[in-house]
Amino acid sequence: MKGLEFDSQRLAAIKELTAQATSIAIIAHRNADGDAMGSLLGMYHILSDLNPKAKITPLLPNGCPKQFTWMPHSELILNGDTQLEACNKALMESELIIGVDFNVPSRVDFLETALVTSPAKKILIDHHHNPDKEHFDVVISRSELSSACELVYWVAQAVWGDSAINQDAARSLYTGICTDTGSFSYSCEQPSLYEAAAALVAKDINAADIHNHINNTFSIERMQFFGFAISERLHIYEKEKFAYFSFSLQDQQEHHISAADMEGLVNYTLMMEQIEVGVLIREEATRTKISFRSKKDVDVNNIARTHFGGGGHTKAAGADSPYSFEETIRRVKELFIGD
Ligand SMILES: [Mn+2]
Repeated sequence: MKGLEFDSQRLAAIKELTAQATSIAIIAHRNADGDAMGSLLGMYHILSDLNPKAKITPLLPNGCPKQFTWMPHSELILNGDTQLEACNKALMESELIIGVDFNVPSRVDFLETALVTSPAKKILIDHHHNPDKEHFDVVISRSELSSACELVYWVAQAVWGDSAINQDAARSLYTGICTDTGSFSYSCEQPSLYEAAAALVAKDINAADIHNHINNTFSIERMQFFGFAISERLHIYEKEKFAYFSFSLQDQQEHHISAADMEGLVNYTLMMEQIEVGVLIREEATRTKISFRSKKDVDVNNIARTHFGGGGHTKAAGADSPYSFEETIRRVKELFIGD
């Protein structure tokens, strides 16, 4: 297996810092997706085996989303919304903090101050563009990779060897690889993705069960909401190869739908042969969220960044729009259909 090349000093630093620390906090971004969950728990399971004496605390700004509670030891994750003091304490008092699947400290929301001001040594392992190098002692950033989980796999393999990746870690990391590639259907050009997946599947992880947890767990209400969304809230511009969903707060209240229930809906735009760019615009109480997807040449990371102050990846990006819900829709339409 080829694997990836890393700077040997950084690998040595990770090995030393993780072996010496008696307390380690691991943190990923707010509104954790499968990749944030997988890289957080994957790292937790690896380090728990390697350094069993250390107190290892996985934490998330707003906790483990309910669709990921099946993941091994997800119940150990501290939730910043309900256990703020414990989260701040873990960040301020741990000897080592490991950040995964985010590029800048603001992605951990209200835990940013503790993350940035903590005297701990800090490691960042991520696959988003433009990582913040200033606040971390060791940064491993590979924006060409599918997922933070794939990167955690390769880093762990390079630092500790494949045997350090136990079955729970393998299940966790495989989860993020699947969710960040749409089960190997986008961000899937790098051979290293399949090498990592093969090595994880070799740990007897029951990959089909993981795919079922990710893809086949809709509630009936959620499925019916998708039906409503596609028939009533999907706007298609065939000539412009563009489609978008938009949901007001009222829509979401009437259908009892949360942000998590809408996960993946934006991908339905690209299922139409004619459509190359899809967007989902969702009004929240104090802001408007936008998700962008692209299946050909349009770089939605660039669009999200320059027009809405967001970012992400070339084919999947997002933003907290600085504009109102109506104004966001107007600007998105202006950008993609020119009126
Ligand atoms: Mn990710």
